[in-house]
Amino acid sequence: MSTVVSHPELQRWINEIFDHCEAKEVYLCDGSQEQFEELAEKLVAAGTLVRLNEERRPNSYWAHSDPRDVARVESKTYICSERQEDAGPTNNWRSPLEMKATLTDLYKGSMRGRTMYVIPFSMGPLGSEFSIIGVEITDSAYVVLNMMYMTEVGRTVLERLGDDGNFVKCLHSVGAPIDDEESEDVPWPCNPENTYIAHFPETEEIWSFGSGYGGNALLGKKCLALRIATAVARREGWLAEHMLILKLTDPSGRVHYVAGAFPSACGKTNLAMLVPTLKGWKAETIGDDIAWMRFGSDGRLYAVNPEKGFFGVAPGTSSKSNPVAMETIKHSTIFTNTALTEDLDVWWEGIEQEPGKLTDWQGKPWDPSVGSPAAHPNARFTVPASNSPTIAPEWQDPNGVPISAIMFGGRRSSLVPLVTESFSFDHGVFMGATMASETTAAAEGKVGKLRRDPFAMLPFCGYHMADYFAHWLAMGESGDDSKLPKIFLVNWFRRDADGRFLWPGYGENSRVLKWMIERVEGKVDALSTPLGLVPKPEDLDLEGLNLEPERLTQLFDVNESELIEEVVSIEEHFNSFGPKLPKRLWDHLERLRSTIRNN
Ligand code: GTP
Ligand code: SPV
Ligand code: MN
Repeated sequence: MSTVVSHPELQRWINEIFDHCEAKEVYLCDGSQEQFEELAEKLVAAGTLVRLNEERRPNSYWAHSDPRDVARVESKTYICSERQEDAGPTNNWRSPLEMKATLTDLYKGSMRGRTMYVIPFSMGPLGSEFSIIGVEITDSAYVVLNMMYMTEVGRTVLERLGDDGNFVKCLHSVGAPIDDEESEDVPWPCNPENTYIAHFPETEEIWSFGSGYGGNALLGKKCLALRIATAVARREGWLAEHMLILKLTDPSGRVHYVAGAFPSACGKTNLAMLVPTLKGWKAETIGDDIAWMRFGSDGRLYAVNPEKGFFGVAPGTSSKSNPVAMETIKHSTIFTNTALTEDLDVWWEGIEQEPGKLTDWQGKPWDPSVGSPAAHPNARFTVPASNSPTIAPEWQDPNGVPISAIMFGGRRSSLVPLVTESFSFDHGVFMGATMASETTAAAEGKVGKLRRDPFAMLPFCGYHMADYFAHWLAMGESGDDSKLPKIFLVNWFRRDADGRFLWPGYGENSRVLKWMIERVEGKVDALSTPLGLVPKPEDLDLEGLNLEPERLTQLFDVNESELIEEVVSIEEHFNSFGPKLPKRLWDHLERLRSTIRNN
């Protein structure tokens, strides 16, 4: 095989994979528009993509996946640290040796008949102290196009890497060789029986096999920027988090940046693109899924968004719920598993337009009488962040933006109030460590089941979760108390007895954000409750909302028997981590328990 790059170790690895996977040819991705178009055309010819109506949705494509390959597969995701105890009880584990043996067999000849794409990419602005370079080798052109929207790809990255720079090796194969030259390829090749998403945190490698879906295949995202990055961040003293980053400007022009961790499909993209209903407030996006944070020389915590695009949930997105997203995806967008209209545009449940006759996400004819959803609940759009009308001008600042407040939130139909401020940074870590949320369609498995999802990182922490809690506590300790972000627990998803959401959410969440900022600025007091500090009724700006006082009460009501159940459930959760669980977190649980006893 000819030389394609000047970096000797990268070239050696390319040769090794090319020989072992028996690919047909090598294709180096340079990040150019020409290559994007060439590959998009190839995918249209293969039936993987449908080009959308140029007038209604310029430069955009629709894909629908194999019905067995629609979400992240947590049951097949592994952290392969040398020692099992380093992966901890929340991760699947195999020894690196064993996993590599299994996968080496599977990769043997797995790219036969296919092109092997080499994608040099950067997570984080090139040249920033924050960034990490990766190279993904994949046999999927669909992955290449998505990576081009989600990350910085190509020549600029290779230049930065030089001839001896470090990079994370990210290997991906859909695991579907084409053995017979004559036979036609399927539109969405994958290998669900043999899917593995394996991470080797010590050697900083990712081996992914069998799936073409986002989080399993776009290896810069969850695999590198979270699972590998958490392990690196722990060693180096920073944080890699499943968080949105939002810029808020108050009516007097004062700017605050806030970050927020919510589990998959629990509102990060929506909050990151919020249109405040409060007069005079402005919101702009820095990032919608991942935040890398470290202390700056001024002692404040700075965050960058390591991504360059959004891979967002389509269903439920409308010009009412998220007008900014609707504007962002007007052109140059890849849609996966939405429905397709007769005039080649996209449709999903919750969009405002009437459906009419459609092709559903499985490629079958659909009309409302069919009964099942036309779009898969985890249908997604992939779009460059630069498409967004409200992306903040500083969104790629290599130094990041200083964070004033951090939110933790999940789907809790009961118990957890609309907003609670932590008593201290430590107590905020307790809030993060005990977060729970009802499961969504973003991962395989049942939807709507309550599970503990600490820091919204349950599927994404690359090491022992109790060590991760300790790392958060240590970060708090190393910071200057007066400069640490304030921490808040929020819940947009509380329901009334009839199952309706108590809080209108979306743009109205700006009312909660305003209170948080006023707390950060020391402008208002708060009321102390067993769970934390809550707004005094007069401090939550509800003007023009028409929220019945009864509903407001319910939004903050903490039922004692539910609280007792919660304490018991947190105790179980903590026990599952064994002796590694930091004592300070147990102390917070005991304090909470004592408030019940004292009543
Ligand atoms: P990932 O991309 O999977 O990490 O998810 P995300 O956290 O970015 O989720 P997203 O913003 O796409 O939210 C998905 C779901 O949450 C959709 O069904 C939204 O309609 C719903 N949602 C978002 N914000 C709110 C809110 O404030 N209130 C209510 N009730 N639902 C919301
Ligand atoms: C999530 O599931 O949290 C996502 C989508 O953001 S994926 O990239 O598939 O992980
Ligand atoms: Mn996510």
